[in-house]
Amino acid sequence: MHPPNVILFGETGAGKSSIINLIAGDSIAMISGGASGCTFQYTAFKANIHGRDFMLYDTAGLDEGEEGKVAKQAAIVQLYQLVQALSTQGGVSLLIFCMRGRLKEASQKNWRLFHEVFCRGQVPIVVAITALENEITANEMSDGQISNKLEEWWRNNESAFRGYGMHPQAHACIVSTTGRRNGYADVYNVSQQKMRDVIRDYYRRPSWNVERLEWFTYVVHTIDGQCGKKTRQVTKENGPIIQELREKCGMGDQEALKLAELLNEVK
Ligand SMILES: Nc1nc2c(ncn2[C@@H]2O[C@H](COP(=O)(O)OP(=O)(O)OP(=O)(O)O)[C@@H](O)[C@H]2O)c(=O)[nH]1
Ligand SMILES: [Mg+2]
Repeated sequence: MHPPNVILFGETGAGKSSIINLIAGDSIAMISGGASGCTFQYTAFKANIHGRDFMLYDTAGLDEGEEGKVAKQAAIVQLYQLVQALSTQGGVSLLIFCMRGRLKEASQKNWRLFHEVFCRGQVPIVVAITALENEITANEMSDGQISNKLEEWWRNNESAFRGYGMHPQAHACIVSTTGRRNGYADVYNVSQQKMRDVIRDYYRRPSWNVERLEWFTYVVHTIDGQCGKKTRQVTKENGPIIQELREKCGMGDQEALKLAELLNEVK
C-alpha cells in the first residue's frame, strides 16, 4: 500500500517547501533565502501526520520564467510528469495550492490548469495562505485566539476566491516560518496543527489515478490516389483538452499548442 500522495503547488516563494517542513516538524525541504526560485525539481518527502504516513511532493514554482526561476512551461510539464508518475504509485490524494499575499489572476489560471485540467476536478484541493504573521497583533494570545485572528484573513478574502471560481474544500491561514529569534513560534505551532488537520480531514480515499490526457487525436482518412488506388493518410488534430487550455487557463493559441506538444511527450 502506498501512503497517500499530497502535492503542493503554487508560485515561487509562496512557501511550499516551508509548509513541508512545517507539516513534517523538521527541516527536510530546502527553502529559498533570496528572491530567486529554490525548488527546481519535484521532490518527495515522507511525513507522519496524526499517526499515518503521507508522501508530500514539493514542486517548482509556477511563474513566468524570470531569471533564476524554472520557466513556467517547464514547471507545468513537471507537474504533469508528477501526476502521471503517481498513477503507478498510488495516485493523487490531495492538492495543496500555496499562496502568499493577495489572490491574483495568475493564481486562478494555475489552479484551473492543475485542478480542473490535469486532475479533471477529481482530486480534493485545499488552499494554504502563508505569511499572515501581521494578522497577529497582540503578544499574549491563546491558540484559539491566534486561530481566530488568522481566520479573519479568510473571512475578508473568501469572496475573491469565489469570484475567481476557486472553491477549495478547506483553507489554512498560516505562518510557515518561525521568524527571527523564534518570534513566530506560537503562531507557527498553531499553523502546524491546522495544516496537519486539513490533510488528515480532506485527502481523498481512494486516491485518484490521473488518466493520460489525449492532447491530440489521430484521424485516418482514405483518399483516392493515382490509378484509382486508395491510400491512407493520417492527420494529427487538436484534442478537446487543448481548447480547455485556452478557455480555462487563458492561453493563446500558440501557447496552448506548444504546451500540448510538450505534454504529449510525457511518458
Ligand atoms: N514572513 C514569512 N516568510 C515566510 C513564511 N513562509 C515562508 N517564508 C519565507 O519565504 C521564503 C520562500 O519560502 P519557500 O518555502 O522556499 O518558498 P517555495 O514556495 O518553496 O519557493 P520555490 O521553491 O522557489 O518555488 C523563505 O525565505 C521562507 O523563509 C511565512 O509564513 N512568513
Ligand atoms: Mg521550494
